[in-house]
Amino acid sequence: MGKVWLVTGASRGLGREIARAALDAGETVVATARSADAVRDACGGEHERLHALALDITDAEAANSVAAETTERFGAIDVLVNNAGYAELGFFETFTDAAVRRQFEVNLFGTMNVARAVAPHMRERRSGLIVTISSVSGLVSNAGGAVYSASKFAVEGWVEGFAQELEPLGVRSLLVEPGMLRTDFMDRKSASFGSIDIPDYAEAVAQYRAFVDGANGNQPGDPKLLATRIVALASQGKAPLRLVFGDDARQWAGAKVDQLRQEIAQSADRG
Ligand code: NJP
Repeated sequence: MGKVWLVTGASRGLGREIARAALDAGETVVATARSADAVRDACGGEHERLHALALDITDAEAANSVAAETTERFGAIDVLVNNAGYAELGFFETFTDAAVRRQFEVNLFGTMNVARAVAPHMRERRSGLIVTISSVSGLVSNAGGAVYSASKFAVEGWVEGFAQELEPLGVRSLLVEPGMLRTDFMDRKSASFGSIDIPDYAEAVAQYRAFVDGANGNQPGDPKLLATRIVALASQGKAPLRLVFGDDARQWAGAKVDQLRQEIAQSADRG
């Protein structure tokens, strides 16, 4: 039997492609999203190595149940893919407090729920890999992405430390920072937009929305290609901590590192 994968957000986009790529590689896949039927359809229907379960990652109890059911049935979870997430897009002050909290509830606390449910099983076996889909927006923030980036920066800080805690216990971590991928991510099906009108930002917000609408469906990154890269990396004995995926992501991340180096060097002169 191949490895056992647990994938969140597998009804669409990157999660669906990861589930499919793992199935194609001969793995057993427990694929989840808020509707089990949607996951099953997305992953190609009934398959002897596919197990579709409902999991809203904001529900910690449900995460515990899925982890327990998976280990009972298959004896282990070898690879967890924390993929489920979405974006609140727009300028910070156009968001209600509730919208900002919802962003963190899913992208940070929801992801933590699933990791908290799965990590004990991996620690017990001194084996496992936790893949977390962060974003280049977890390394770089721009106007219009402040709220989404805040949630992904938080994911980065959490995983960077947690990975060091798990590593001596035989559990590896992989942080994935994609650039723009052709998924539902920028579509109204997934993304939410700030709801408060602020005249000072009106023109900039309109330009930002036009950018998002233009980019939706035309993103350069292929989620199928990233999925095959992740499956290939998971099969290696020693995966790197980070995978920055796409020319756009590598350019933005590289520019950020250059800027940081410059600001650190200049800070020395400033005291
Ligand atoms: O987006 P999309 P992606 N509980 O919208 C699920 C990151 N990323 O594949 O709504 C459980 O096609 C949702 O399931 P459901 C991004 O931040 C993307 O691009 O229940 N599941 C669906 O399966 C995210 O972390 C880009 O049917 C929940 C999936 O998430 C990851 O990639 C760039 C849920 C979203 O599918 C996958 O997003 C980047 C919940 N509460 C990072 N809420 C990009 N696409 O450009 C949502 O750097 N889902």
